Amino acid sequence: MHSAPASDDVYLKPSVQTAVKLLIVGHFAVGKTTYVGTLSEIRPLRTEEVMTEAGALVDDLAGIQDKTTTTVALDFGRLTLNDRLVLYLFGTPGQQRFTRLWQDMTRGALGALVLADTRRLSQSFEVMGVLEEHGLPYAVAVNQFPGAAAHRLDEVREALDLLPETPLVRCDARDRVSSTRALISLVEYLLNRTGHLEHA
Ligand SMILES: Nc1nc2c(ncn2[C@@H]2O[C@H](COP(=O)(O)OP(=O)(O)OP(=O)(O)O)[C@@H](O)[C@H]2O)c(=O)[nH]1
Ligand SMILES: [Mg+2]
Repeated sequence: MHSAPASDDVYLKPSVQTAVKLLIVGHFAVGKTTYVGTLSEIRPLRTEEVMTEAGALVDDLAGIQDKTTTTVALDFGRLTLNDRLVLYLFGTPGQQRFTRLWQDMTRGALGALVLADTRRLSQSFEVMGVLEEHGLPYAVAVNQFPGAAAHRLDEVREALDLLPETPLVRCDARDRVSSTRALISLVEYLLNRTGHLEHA
């Protein structure tokens, strides 16, 4: 694992042989931009815009009153997982009106990490539906917010109607260790499914 702070090490190691595109997806305000920022070893590219009063009618900010901006195109970050494997992380916008837009981002992606919030689990269905439509394998990470009930993972699995093999983990999008662990569960899942990254 690469432990350098963000914005150091701009250049890829010469030993890197495999580059993988992964999506970080989830409904509005679930923590996607935070997550990409936590893990990226380069300064992440962000496309945040201030939310307007008009948006208050459509954007449900219950429980996240501090949030003032939203992603309007994408987040982009990079994580060198080991000497040979680099992950390019593409965070999607969460507002529903951008759903069509981010479907294009599935092109060339090997898989996705779905961030979920137990206070609004039902909002994850649309996102998972889009991934399934595009045949993109995914893992789910519950981004644990303070004040959100800590449901057992088997209950979350049932509520989200996940397949038994779909990885389901808990993370805090602000915390590097748990966020890395979540990404590794996705990468291991992709490895086991395809064997594509066998030698990475
Ligand atoms: N307590 C807590 N707050 C978090 C966590 N992750 C994100 N936040 C906060 O939740 C809010 C939403 O985070 P963002 O990273 O902007 O969410 P997003 O999914 O990118 O949002 P959109 O792009 O608008 O869909 C911000 O105020 C974050 O500081 C977390 O793990 N725990
Ligand atoms: Mg965002």
